Amino acid sequence: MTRPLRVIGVPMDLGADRRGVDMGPSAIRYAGLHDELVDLEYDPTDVGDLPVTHPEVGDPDAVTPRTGNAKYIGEVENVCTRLADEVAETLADGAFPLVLGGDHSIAIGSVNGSARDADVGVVWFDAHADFNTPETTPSGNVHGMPVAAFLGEGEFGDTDWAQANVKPENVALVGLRSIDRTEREELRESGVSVFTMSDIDERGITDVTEEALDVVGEGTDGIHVSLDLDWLDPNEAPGVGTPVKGGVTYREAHAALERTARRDVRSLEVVEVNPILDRSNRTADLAVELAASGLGKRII
Ligand code: EXY
Ligand code: MN
Ligand code: MN
Ligand code: MN
Repeated sequence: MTRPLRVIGVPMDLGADRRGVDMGPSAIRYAGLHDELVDLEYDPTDVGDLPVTHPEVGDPDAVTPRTGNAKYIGEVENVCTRLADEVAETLADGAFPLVLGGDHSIAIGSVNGSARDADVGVVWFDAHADFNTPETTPSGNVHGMPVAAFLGEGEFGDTDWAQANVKPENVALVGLRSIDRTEREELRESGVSVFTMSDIDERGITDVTEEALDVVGEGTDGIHVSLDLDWLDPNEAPGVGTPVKGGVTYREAHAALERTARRDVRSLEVVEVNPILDRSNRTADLAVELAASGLGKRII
């Protein structure tokens, strides 16, 4: 029996400092996503890309270049609000939402959609904590803020589009190795579980992943998986905007996603693929492979 799945592209790059990540959804499709999904016995429907304004097109003020310390937050809000509706509708129709980014700011929409009618846990595979707020950000880039946003930290607590029905106790960040100073202080007080690369060095990827999955699965109706390709070592995944040395290996990444697939995964997003910075679409290929592992692909 095939399982219905919807592919939702979000060519967003306004949350990041570098252009090119808006081509991520196309690069991932080009890397053979559809055939891989069919092979996994999904029945995929590609709904195409949500519209995202380009900074070069039209009136620059229309995309609100900067509000306070969060660049393009107006357009991020528009896109995330639409994405949340799309993800919630997909789930309500009994299909699995697979979201293709785009920069990581889009997770504010995916998580809000996934958590609209359920108690959801979030596992976040990333080099970065993405826990800045407009008050703490060193860059103004919203892709460094989505976890803080859906937990309603700082100024995000005054909005209804960003905060989601997710408890910090049901959020786990895995593989971190780049955290800003103020971000670290906020994170320590947040109740979010953090597993760094040092934890992976000491305990191994399967042990760490299992504990993270316990945290996000405990008492929830399902898990949203957010996979930032910069989680991997830049030697494996060169096509990302904010690479950080010392990431997980190819096999560690697959092992983690394979473990994840054994749990109650409700929605999945793959983000931050930047084909302009890539070599022969290698990072997009990896995005497809890891999505497949996260959706249940096994060696035999
Ligand atoms: N912490 C830095 C900032 O907030 O600007 C870098 C964030 C990069 C976020 C990437 C996508 O995960
Ligand atoms: Mn990220
Ligand atoms: Mn990252
Ligand atoms: Mn909300």
